[in-house]
Amino acid sequence: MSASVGQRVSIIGGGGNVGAATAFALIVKGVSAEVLLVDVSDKAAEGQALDISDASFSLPGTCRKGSYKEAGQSDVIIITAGARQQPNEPRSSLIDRNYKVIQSIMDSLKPIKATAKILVVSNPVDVLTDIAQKTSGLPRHQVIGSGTYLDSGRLRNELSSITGVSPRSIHAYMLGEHGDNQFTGWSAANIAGRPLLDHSRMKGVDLDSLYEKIQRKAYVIIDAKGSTFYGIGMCAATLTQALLSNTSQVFPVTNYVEQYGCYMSWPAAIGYDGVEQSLDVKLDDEERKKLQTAIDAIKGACSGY
Ligand code: 6V0
Repeated sequence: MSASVGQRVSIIGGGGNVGAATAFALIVKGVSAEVLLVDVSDKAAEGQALDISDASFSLPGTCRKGSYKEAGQSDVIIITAGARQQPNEPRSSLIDRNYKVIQSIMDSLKPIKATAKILVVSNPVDVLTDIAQKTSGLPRHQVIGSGTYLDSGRLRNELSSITGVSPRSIHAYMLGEHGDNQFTGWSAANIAGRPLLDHSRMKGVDLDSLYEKIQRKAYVIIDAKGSTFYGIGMCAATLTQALLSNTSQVFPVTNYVEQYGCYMSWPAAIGYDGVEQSLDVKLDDEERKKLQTAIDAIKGACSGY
């Protein structure tokens, strides 16, 4: 049965793990939208859509297989298509394969609805978001990527178990690049406005080991079960919800930051128009150097395409 709901979200790559986890999260969160799954494997999209529709009967959203033509006219278009990392493979090595995937998807989606927002999840997400914006023809503020939202969630979970404060009340971000050049924005991290590193339970914590644990988490999951999808699926669904509403909530997403002249993982307020504003983040000299390394890596990768 098709939905009588007003908003439409399409997931390109919806036959895969991340696409299906995102669709499932959208349905379970109660987002009142028609979710369409599109995939180069029609059978995979059909199977995932049928399975997810079994979960939707008591909820406001619906899910079905869709076409590129329908997807191009959606309110939010999520891109989860493409190759994924193999054990111990860095995200950056996916670029050559996924560049072509993004290009062909954008061609297939055209004409794209003028008010559509594109949310890129495929890796390397910061570089692919730049490519998606250029090939879609949409304005920069309407094309974002999932950035370091997942990594920041991992950070907040770890900090929660140390401090005993809910991750929802911890303001801390992984910044720069969703990849090996990301860094922790300790200077801006706080709980209730007090610097996070001043919290009594943070004394003696080895920050390098903590960073390493967060950084390695995706590799540990991939080594154990082949791929990661529940966490990123929930992140993509939460960002989609924000793009369908006008809450202006701040997330560390891939967005074009004028000050640095590139797409990068950086806090931005997002809403129905896409990126409403990129935020200024307090950094110390060391963090500024790490930011520059991340920016150089992203700009270097983008210049090859
Ligand atoms: P998967 O389960 O192999 O799914 C990929 C899907 O894409 C498959 O169903 C393919 O058939 C489909 N596909 C490939 N080419 C095309 C095309 N041209 N058009 C339409 N569909 C196509 O991979 P998985 O879902 O695990 O990962 C998908 C992407 O998400 C990868 O690039 C991952 O690296 C990336 N991730 C990004 C994360 C993030 O934090 N940004 C986190 C996890 C995974």
